[in-house]
Amino acid sequence: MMIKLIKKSWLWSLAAIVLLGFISMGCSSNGEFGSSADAAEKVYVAPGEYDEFYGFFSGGYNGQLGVYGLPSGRHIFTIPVFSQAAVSGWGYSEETKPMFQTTDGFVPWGDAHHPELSQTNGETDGRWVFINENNTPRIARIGLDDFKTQEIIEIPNSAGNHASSFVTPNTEYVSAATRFSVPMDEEELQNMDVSIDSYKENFHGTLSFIKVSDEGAMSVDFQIRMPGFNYDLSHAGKGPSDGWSFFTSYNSEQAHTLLEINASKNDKDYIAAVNWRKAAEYAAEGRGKMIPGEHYRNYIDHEEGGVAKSELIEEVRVLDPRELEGLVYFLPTPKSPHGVDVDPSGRYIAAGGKLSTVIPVHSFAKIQQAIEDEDFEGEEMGIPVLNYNSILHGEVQNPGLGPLHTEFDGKGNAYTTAFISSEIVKWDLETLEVEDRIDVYYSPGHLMIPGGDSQKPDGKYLVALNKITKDRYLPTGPEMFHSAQLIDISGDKMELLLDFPTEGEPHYAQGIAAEKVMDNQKRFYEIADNAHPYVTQGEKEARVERDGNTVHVYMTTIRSHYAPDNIEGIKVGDEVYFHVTNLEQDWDVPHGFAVKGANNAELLIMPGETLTLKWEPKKAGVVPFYCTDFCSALHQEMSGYVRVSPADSDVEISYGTGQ
Ligand code: K7E
Ligand code: CUA
Repeated sequence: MMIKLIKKSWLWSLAAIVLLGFISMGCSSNGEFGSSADAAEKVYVAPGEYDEFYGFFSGGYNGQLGVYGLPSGRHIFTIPVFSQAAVSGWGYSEETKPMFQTTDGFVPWGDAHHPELSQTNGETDGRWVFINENNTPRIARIGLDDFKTQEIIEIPNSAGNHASSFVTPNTEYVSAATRFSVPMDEEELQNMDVSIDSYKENFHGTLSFIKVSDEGAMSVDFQIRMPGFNYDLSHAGKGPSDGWSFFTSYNSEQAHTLLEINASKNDKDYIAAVNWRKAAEYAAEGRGKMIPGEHYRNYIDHEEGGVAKSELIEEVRVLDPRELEGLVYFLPTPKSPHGVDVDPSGRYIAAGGKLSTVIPVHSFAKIQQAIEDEDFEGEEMGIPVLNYNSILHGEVQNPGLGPLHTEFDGKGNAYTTAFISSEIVKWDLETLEVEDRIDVYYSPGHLMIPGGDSQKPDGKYLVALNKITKDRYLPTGPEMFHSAQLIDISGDKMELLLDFPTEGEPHYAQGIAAEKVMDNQKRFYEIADNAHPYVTQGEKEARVERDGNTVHVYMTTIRSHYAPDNIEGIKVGDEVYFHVTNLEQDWDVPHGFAVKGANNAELLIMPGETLTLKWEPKKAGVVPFYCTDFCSALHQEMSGYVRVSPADSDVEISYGTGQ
């Protein structure tokens, strides 16, 4: 890295000299190096003004989804998804705990990689954003009307749900695939307890297609059983290739130990081209086989006051390409490919062969021709392997070292990240000539152009999502936020505009024009529509009810008091549920609720919403509770007391406000 740093700073001094030259010659600095003032002007969003785009950045190992404004790079929100978030009680409140239910029990953390906006006719539509979880295979759907996670579905027969969550052009399906092949849970495998040595015999991959209803409800429609490779990334076809999806694979060697060496032997691995429309027909006809595949689907039930429900689904339909013709074809692709990206016209499929010296670009028309001609060079588990030379549109030469991911500007150009050489390389989709390259700091993984994987990119900005931050910001000890860089791609030459930090590891991101989302925003929930089983519709209904050792507190909040705010008769050993309804009907007036001694997070209750905090008092005494969100000039007064008596006391339940 030291060498890299020296090289970069040397380059920058060179740039500075050239720039000085321009200035001393009285030239304008519109050229290659630009000027800080130009760049600053392009990203400046004046106080009180809005950004042009929303950016949704995966939080990686923080399990959440970050929302950023572009071009300013301002971090404007974090949507809690796969990890408990104490800031709002997500995963701590009784209403949201079921969202974390899995077949491994309650899992309070996740590794989120790829956000993907819903699409209509191949264009982002601003309804939802999906995001996958890698470790405990799941996909979440987030509503873009209230920026809250609405649903999380687990993917069975899967380990490492990485090639996910990419949508088809009308959001018919969201894709998923197992990154690590696993023994599948069929009865003959005795619950998957087999020797790791039996990898080649017993381990399989699965590609999963998650159906999305018009309302957004997700269900695993079918899985396709695949050879025991590692499946890495995916993208759906579009235009002429609509009806197909493409999945990269590596480890076609089927190694199960020291993959670094053993899975890097073959010159080529494969992209699996899946005819999902045909597969969906097979599934609808009841073809394939139902096998055990327990998985949970968790969703916020808006009919029942926003309380999350969990349902267990026990079986899953699996299609076998050995039995069903025309499901899958393998496209040989150099070498251990990572990303697979389909251009906006749907004609070209580019792979990021991380160990390859070229970017291979397949032609969908040629793939179709080769299938028709049965131009196969072999097969893997009954899946025909097409001839590399027959399907190739061409190879991009000299694309930088370690190409990973590609996005498109809708003007005939592709942009690929080169991880090892730390650059973005721009190339022409027809000629495959490299047109431009720009250094980024450092080691980009994904990149994002708003709409850049759809049929209608907004080819104005590109964001490089860099893995290594090093010297870009004030140091914060050994751990630093990752670094994104905004690049202007509106001209022939790319121009670096801005660095901004991103929280967690933002593998992938999506961007969308602000007006597609902002006009649709919920500002509060209608209190009259609140169908929560423990709602308190007005202060007069506020009350405390004891049922054995369980105590239900029906509590309301409005600026700036709780009702009730004095409660007596709680005893050590009780299970107390504070069901707090926020009666406000105004934008951005949540109230908080925190009680001393709770082994839990706070609640942050949106206007019109009811949330429940469970509290098991362990000591006798009087404890305060208070509002955590500075909601009015009298916010500090927004508080109350609970008296906790010993377990054997005979203090009766009593409560009130202002008595
Ligand atoms: Cu390349 Cu998970 Cu899409 Cu990270 S992945 S970079
Ligand atoms: Cu309510 Cu502060």
